[in-house]
Amino acid sequence: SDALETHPPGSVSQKEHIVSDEITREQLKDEIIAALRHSRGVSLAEANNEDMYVAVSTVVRNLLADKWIETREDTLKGNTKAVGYLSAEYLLGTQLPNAILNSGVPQKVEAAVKELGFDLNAVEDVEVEPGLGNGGLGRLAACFIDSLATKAVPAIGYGIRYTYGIFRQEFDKDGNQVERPDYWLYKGSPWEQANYRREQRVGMGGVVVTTKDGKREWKPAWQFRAIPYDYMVPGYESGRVGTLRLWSAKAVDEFDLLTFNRSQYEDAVKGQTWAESITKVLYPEDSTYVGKQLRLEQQYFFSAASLADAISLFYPGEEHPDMTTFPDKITFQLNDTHPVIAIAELMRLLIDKYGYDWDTAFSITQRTFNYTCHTLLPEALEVWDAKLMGELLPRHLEIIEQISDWAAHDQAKHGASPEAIERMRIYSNGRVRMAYLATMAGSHVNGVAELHSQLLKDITLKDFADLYPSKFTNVTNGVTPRRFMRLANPRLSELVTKTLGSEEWLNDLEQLKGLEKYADDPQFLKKFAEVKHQNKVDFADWLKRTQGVEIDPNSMFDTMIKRLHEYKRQSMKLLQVIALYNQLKSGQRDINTFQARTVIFGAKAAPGYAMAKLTIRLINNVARVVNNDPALQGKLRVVFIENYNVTSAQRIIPATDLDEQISLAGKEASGTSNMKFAINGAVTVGTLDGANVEIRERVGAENFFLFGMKVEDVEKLDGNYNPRSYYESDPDLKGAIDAIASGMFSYGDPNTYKEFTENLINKDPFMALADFREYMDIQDKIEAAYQDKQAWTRMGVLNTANSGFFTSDRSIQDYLDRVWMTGSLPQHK
Ligand code: B1N
Repeated sequence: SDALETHPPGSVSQKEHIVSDEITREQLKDEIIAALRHSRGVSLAEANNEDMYVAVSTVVRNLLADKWIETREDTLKGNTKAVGYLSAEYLLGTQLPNAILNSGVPQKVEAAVKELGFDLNAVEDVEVEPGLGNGGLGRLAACFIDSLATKAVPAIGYGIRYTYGIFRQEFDKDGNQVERPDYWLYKGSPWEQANYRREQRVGMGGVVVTTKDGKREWKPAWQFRAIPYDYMVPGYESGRVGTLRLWSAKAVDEFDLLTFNRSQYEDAVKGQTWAESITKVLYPEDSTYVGKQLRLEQQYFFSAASLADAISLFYPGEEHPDMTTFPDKITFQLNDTHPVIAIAELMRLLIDKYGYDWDTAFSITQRTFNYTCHTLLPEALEVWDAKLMGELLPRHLEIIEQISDWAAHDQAKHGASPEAIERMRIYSNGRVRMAYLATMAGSHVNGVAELHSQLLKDITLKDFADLYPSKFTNVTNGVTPRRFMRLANPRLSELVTKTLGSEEWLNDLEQLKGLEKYADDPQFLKKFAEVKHQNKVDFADWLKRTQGVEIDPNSMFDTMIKRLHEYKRQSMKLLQVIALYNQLKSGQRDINTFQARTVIFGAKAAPGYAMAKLTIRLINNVARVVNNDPALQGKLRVVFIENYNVTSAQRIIPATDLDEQISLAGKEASGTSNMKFAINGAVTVGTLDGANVEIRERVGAENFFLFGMKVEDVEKLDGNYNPRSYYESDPDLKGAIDAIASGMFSYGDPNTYKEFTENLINKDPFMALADFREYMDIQDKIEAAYQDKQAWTRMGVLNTANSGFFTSDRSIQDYLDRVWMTGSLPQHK
């Protein structure tokens, strides 16, 4: 492979070039010491873990720099169509361990740090993860850019550099969630680079005028500077380093600050802070739509800056670029509807700025964009108030109106009925439907799991699918095995590598299939079980250290980690725990034969989502009561991980025996933690929802605990669902709900959880009560199955062996083949 040259860190350098493949441990140590001195101003003797974190990060970045530049140059040559991934969220997780892994010389870096007298794990612990996303959607974007780089696809991820990421969650003394601001940049980040050369301007507000030659022209009332912050996205063994470009808002200051007098000065400074508020904070709602003006401002801000960036990258210095070639240079993937306003922005540029006629502009636009839908929940679909949009983006609203008319016309041409055309209206009754806009003005629409894509065609976007069937496709989600296996679970990774004889599985995950033949090999099962046990011990240590909670690594670790949402049904899991508790207390279940269990929850609730927050409070208080009841002899424990995030997910997943994926069928678009658990050899208890369906198909029905209603059952029950009848007829269920209502978990106060219990008994919008009995019964089967440790381990092995499909490398290949119609750069190792 090609020798890679990097320049030594710091302003002054001792040597000409360092060749990364040939760099020695000694040279690495010198580089780290130089970085300590140059970028931290400390000697090795003075350095603490934080200094070391910055120094090692700097050196690793430098090792990757040449590949980064070369990848960019090759991307801009334009021989291979590039991918622009547009996402309002990237939930990246920590950068240093991944960058070391992909530096090409991970062992040397580890050894160098060690020989300098530092513990690399402690150094890595210093990093604050950039929480620039809410949950699955943001983490998916992070997995996708990892896979794009690993597959050497020329790509740029575009997003927003929020000053405050997803809030830090704390629990108060009553068990309530308290949101603390996540000022993740308080110590700066060695991973980002402000790139002022590629700054853009973004306008908002104002009016549209007709010019003398009859053209429409937008005169924005105000402007922002969009400053890109660039992140390296190192590929695994591809010799490629992609780019994540996150935009930050700043005020345009040249006018305001030149003419100030004393009072104007204050106004000017206010304007500055006001401008920066656009990218100040991530909206903490997951799968719910908030029609706030600031959110639309964020969406337009990053969409417009990204489009302008792409045009200037591929047509540098050209005042009249031939934009008919734009879709051959780059294809934009819209990660949900958040960046869909980019469609109107490209139309505006093509018509108003570059002078194309409407038809040509629309054809270019349609060929440029594709749309991924991530939900089925009607409350998550973005529908903007036209008045709000018109005030902020008057020209865009005009263009959307035109697209809406064009769409109605086109639908009629395709034989749609007037009623169907009315239902499909992009713009009507003062509302703009972003999913419909994306569907009509892009080439492809995809769902994120087979079932979800089918339901999109059958329900959510049915009218469109009937008219334009070839637009619709599926790309089942995936996760990166580098972060979620190699980094999160080094023990299992080592066992897999030794067993398969190479590390190739890490970028060809279907090779895990090779483990299947060891599923009945007692030696292998023993090693696999030992890995799991050690991971559980590690996790227990970490929990003790960070939260002061003690758990027993010999108990079954039963985990539910995901955003707190009623459709995901944390409440049903909690009812099961309380029912168990009641049975153990009453003697109905024998404590002596009971399989010890540790039930692990991790979840953030949207700050304005009252029921979700009440559920968090209840989980914490059930934990308090159960964990402190001596009658249970510590055999049932409930722990709630504070501030669940990517970093803690990487610790919890490898330590889990049983993974809970228990959403109401038809509500979870895909789920992605289900994939991470399966790859790491946990067994799933789940409904036939989202990607659970495909996981079960692949790992085998006998290695998956299925329960609950199917989508058809839910449809049948809908409309005449009576949760109270389940409550009244099932003593376990009644006992659990009554226990909550009695004040058992609220120091005797019967009112604390009234809304929770009343909601379940009277409304239960996600039918937890209807699935409760089957859920209890499957949990008994799970308990029995866990008694045979070898059989349980075998199930875990078969989960790992058959989960290769769920790598995000495969998802990206599907996008390349079915949506983007492009390929890779040559790999440069
Ligand atoms: O996207 C994930 C899926 O695996 C999950 O099933 C799905 O729930 C999740 C608005 C969302 N859908 N919609 C969102 C997030 C933030 C927001 O402001 C919607 N997240 C999902 C990846 O496909």
